[in-house]
Amino acid sequence: MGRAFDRLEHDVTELTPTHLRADILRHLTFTLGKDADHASLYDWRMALSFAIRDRIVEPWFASTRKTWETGHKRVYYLSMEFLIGRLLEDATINLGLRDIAESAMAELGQDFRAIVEDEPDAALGNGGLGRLAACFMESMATVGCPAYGYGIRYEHGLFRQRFESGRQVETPEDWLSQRHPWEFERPESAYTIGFKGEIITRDGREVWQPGETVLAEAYDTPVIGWEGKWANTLRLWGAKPTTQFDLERFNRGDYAAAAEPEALARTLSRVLYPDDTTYQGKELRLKQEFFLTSAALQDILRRHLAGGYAVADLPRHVAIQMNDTHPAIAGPELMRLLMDEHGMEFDPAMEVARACLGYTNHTLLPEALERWATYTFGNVLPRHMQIVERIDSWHRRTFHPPHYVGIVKHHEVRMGELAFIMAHKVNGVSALHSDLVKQNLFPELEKLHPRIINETNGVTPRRWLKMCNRPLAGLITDTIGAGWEADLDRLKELEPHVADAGFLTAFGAAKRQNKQALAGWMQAHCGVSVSADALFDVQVKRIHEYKRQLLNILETIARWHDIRQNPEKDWVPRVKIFGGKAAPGYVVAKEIIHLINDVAAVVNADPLVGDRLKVVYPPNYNVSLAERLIPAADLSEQISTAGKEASGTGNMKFMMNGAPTIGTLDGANVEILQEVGADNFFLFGLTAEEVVKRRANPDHARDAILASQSLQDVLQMIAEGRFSEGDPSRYHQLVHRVWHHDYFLVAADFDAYRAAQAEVDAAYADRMRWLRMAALNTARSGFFSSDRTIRGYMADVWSVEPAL
Ligand code: GL9
Repeated sequence: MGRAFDRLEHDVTELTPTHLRADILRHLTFTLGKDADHASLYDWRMALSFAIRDRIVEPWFASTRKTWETGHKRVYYLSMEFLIGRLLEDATINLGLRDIAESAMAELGQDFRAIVEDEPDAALGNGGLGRLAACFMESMATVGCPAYGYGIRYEHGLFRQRFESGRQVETPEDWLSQRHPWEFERPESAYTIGFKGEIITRDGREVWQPGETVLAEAYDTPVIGWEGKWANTLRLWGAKPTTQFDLERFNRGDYAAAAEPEALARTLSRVLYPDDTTYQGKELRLKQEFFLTSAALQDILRRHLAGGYAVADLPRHVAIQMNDTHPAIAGPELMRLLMDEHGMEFDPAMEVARACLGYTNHTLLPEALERWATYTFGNVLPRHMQIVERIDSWHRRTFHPPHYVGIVKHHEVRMGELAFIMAHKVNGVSALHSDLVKQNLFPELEKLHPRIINETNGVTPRRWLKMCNRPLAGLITDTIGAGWEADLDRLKELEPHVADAGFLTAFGAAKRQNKQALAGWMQAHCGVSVSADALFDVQVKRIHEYKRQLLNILETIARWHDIRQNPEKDWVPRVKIFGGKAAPGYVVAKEIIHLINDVAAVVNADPLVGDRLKVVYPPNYNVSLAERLIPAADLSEQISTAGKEASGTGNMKFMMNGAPTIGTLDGANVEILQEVGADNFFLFGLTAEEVVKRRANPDHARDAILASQSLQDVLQMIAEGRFSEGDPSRYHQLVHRVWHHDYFLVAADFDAYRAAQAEVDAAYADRMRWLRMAALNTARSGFFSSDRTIRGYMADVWSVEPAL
């Protein structure tokens, strides 16, 4: 038997460069309408992407069909962000076609690398939370977990960053200005999304009559897992007007009004909010959140009913994960659909909804916890406001929480409490973070209904090792054989080789190759020349006070000062590399960016210092730049104030790529330290508990500064204008804040950080010792595969078996 797509017509194992070349030329001719002589890099990229995409479609159909036919439970991952980056090389790797694609392009006279790098990043996310969602999509496809990711197809992803005289300048990102070859538009899959309006009573039931409506239209991108065995769908919603362009008004000359419905719709999926771990209570953001959530839930219910199942059976077939509180309106929206559209009563509807829903908390920062003014919430979503109040009073009546615990408080709807109450499981993203969620965020709710568990984050080793670090991936395969890519615990098999000088030398050679490549790139793109023998010390992540890039740049100044005082000493040469964007409205973070660039200008031009210290800050840090920087890093900076970084995932990528961490006991650093051992980790700083205690002393910063001559000197130099010539007051506020409002304890941890950096220098000076540490970091990183994380969610939250 077998339909065309059960039997893989395009068996990837048999594909040769010649076959693929024919496919590429066919697409170039018939899809793009170009002949090879006149094809641009863009045309070649499109032709290759379509040829590769063809190979994904069949396993994609086969996976969907299998799930459908067996009635297998599906996971629905609701997220406002998917930070996917480029897709072409990733797809070729998972299909086992990377080298074939490279040869095919070479036969056509094209450079595969140049083609890969021509692809714009899909930057539909801000940072860790969005990148995690992308790693999860890839891992769900790899382990055969039937799943849909649901998100928004933003026309403009995260802004592009430039520096003008050292200051961050934002420009719009426009990835869709070119054709996006990976998606399939589904005009037939569209849902009406309502806003505002009023509640009327019809046949004794409350019915919502929205005042505004838009259409959510689906765009599907297949996500292929390792070895092409399974594929899932990332379904992104684009907004369209529900009412046609008003020709009558247009003909009357009322041009603006004629285009009104279109303008309203297009703003909804126009732009990603650039705030990382902060939120502003803007109406448009609430509308975006509801737009995604309502479209997703309508789609889920439609698919469920089309399978012939009863509404009450939903939890057997459907697991819905809320990625932070951004889609937490899923609770009330699912209740509305079950009650108002499917006639269920409140109590059974609550049982169904809670059995389906899970909630992941990604941060404890109070400024990140969404709360909507009841005025805004009730205005945009009047029916949901009623339902939220009903849930809240049901909760009070049933469980008698303390009076200060509840969803609606002080004229605000608290989305964290709402998500907690509507979910059967709540999870944090590292062991430490999950404990703090229990103790500090939801202690009362957790006591009433225990449901908090931990699922430590992970990253996909296909993208973050196999793809981005070919020299090291090759060495690993040569050493322990193939197959580690989907069984990362196998990296442990590297451990015995760490005693072998030949292996360590090869490990060092792989790292050096990456550093050389990065040095060339930085020379070309940043105009800074660095030696590949120097220690590459990298801090890349969003710029935020709690992540303490300030601590790093202050230590850099201290180091510069020391080198100048003592130029004949045997310094270990260092390159300090920074990368990251600040939210456009985050003034303090932008000041830190400016300072880093000002320090870089002074240090890099100092002939006394030369190669012993360089500071490089390439602009526009994104997924693709991470793929370039992380494999070349010697040292991973994870120096957040303890208790503030929920997990971190960059820390895991550095570890995998053989860069030891200098870090605090925060987030997943705790588990990295546990896996790799104290000898292979540069630990420093106050613990989360000590941080809280220290802050109770109002003079903590002053005391620390007075106790540290080095820190005094550094602050003095900044205040004198040594890094802001002609503008000595530029950093007066910043220095004042360190003295008097040092909430993130930069001063208190400064000396400990410097001491840890001195240990780093000593360790790096002993080449074989350093290589052993680096190799052990890779060998012991298996736990941080997102495959492990996904298996945890499948077992503990979703109750889903793999379908493979
Ligand atoms: C974050 C945390 O700050 C990180 O520590 C964590 O690793 C990721 C993923 O769980 O989630 N929470 C959060 O709001 N962001 C995170 O990175 N920020 C964004 O990316 C928006």
